[in-house]
Amino acid sequence: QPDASVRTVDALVVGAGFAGLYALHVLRGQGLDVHVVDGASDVGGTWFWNRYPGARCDIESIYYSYSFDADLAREWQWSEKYAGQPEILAYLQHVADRYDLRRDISFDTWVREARYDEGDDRWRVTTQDGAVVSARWLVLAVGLLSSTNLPDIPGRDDFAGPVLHTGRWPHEPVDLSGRRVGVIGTGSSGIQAIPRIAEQAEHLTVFQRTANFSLPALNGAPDPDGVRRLIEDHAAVRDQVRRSSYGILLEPPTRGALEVAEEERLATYEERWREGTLTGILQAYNDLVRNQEANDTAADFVRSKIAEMVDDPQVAEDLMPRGYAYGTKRPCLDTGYFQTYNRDDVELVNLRRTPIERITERGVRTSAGEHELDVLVFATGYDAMTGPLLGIDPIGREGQRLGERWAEGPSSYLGIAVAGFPNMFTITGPGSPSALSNAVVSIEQHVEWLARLLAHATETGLTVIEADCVAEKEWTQHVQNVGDATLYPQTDSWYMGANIPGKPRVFLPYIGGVGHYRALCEALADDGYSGFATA
Ligand code: NA7
Repeated sequence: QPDASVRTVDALVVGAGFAGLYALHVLRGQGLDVHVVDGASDVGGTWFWNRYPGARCDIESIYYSYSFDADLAREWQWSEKYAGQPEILAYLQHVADRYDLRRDISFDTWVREARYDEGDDRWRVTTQDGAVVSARWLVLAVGLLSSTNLPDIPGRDDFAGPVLHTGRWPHEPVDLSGRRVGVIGTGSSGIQAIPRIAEQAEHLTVFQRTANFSLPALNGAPDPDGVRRLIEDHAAVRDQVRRSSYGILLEPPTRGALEVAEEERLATYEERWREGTLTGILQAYNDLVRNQEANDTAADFVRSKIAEMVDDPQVAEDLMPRGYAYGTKRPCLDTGYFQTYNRDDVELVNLRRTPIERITERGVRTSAGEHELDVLVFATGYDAMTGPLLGIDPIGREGQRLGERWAEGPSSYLGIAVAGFPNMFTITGPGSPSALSNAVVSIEQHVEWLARLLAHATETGLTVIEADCVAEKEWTQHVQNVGDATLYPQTDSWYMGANIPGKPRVFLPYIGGVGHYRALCEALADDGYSGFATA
């Protein structure tokens, strides 16, 4: 006798960001009964939570948006090349309304437990309010940068003023005028927020542990040619993007940095610097992420630019990234970041020279003394890729938790499925190319591929789909091998899990290229989903 208090659906999707919304749209469209839960009070995922000043995407908005409907692309006009968070959130709200998605979403609903029931091959998901959903398919569309990292610095809870994290910024505007603000962290979030906070605050102190490479975004109106091509030739442009290496339009480099004369190389870097894109310099030559000596030429160029932009030579020196290869920490795009340090009311604290000793009631104490603050901002990033999944910590076959299964590091087949966790699918999971790509392009690929798999299951009456252990092991090894051919694993970055104390050091994303990955996934599907055990 079915339990009336349990809601039964075909697919439960966790997350209502870019991934979850699209999963709902596509799976519902093919006749499945789909429900979505999200802990937020509205759609948006990353773009719901990241409301810090200066938050914006750094992939061109005309490409950092859905491609599945040419009409949607024609109707929505981005106001900027790189849209700010409010506009991206408005876009996702528009998508939710346009495709009537909200009726199948429960907001303010966190997942408390997800357990696979081997008796009926269904997932039993309990939400925070105690409600239970039984789903054949569990789709974890929880994002790759949604589990915030609030480092355990001694005294963190002693601070008397507001403590904010960029990834959980309050919804009501935060008035920083007349306030002494401290920012810990200089990744993408810090680099976007710092110039904007400096404009508002009475005084800003930036606590920098590792200096970062950043290029000017040169934001402005969207590229008119790009917009026109996207309207006139939508299918062809999108196809080019989908088959590309990073999910963006890019002429792949054909030469190595060390194959050309220094003069030519510098001229190329100079030209790319003025392009205002994330990949401009990094994709100028084909050996920059593989060869340290080649990489040094690009890193030296960016350092020389920092020296030009920053007045105080010591501050400039402190802002110059050293000790890791350019691009192996996520590079940044900024608007006036380095110039911000020329302001009299902005101070840079180099934590390599004067480490934080503790947070006090009044501010942050380093080995050089106390910095008094009214507001403390953590721009300290995320437990990337695995954090959001382990936050749910699904329970698979024989009661095994995902956390136990991944104790030595994540292992996944295609970044989508995990052996021992049948009928569970991770969108943008570890081992997928999402983190090293235009995430929206990767998300659409994962969702469409999963939709095809579930259509196949419906047609053939499958009730169990599970990654095969051997296929999973081989894929995980392949992800590592491809990563090992680059400079990435040598750097302490969130790609390596190195930003979270105790997290196993594993190269999380697949760097074989979005187009290559897509072709591979398509071939596996054509081949009857090899690597999956089904019943
Ligand atoms: P990131 O890129 O992980 O940056 C976090 C920053 O916070 C980085 O500068 C860290 O320094 C710093 N950090 C982290 N923990 C500490 C402690 N304990 N003390 C001092 N400084 C610390 O996160 P973001 O939010 O900026 O960006 C995440 C992604 O979002 C980004 O890559 C884009 O893909 C979009 P570290 O380098 O670890 O020394």
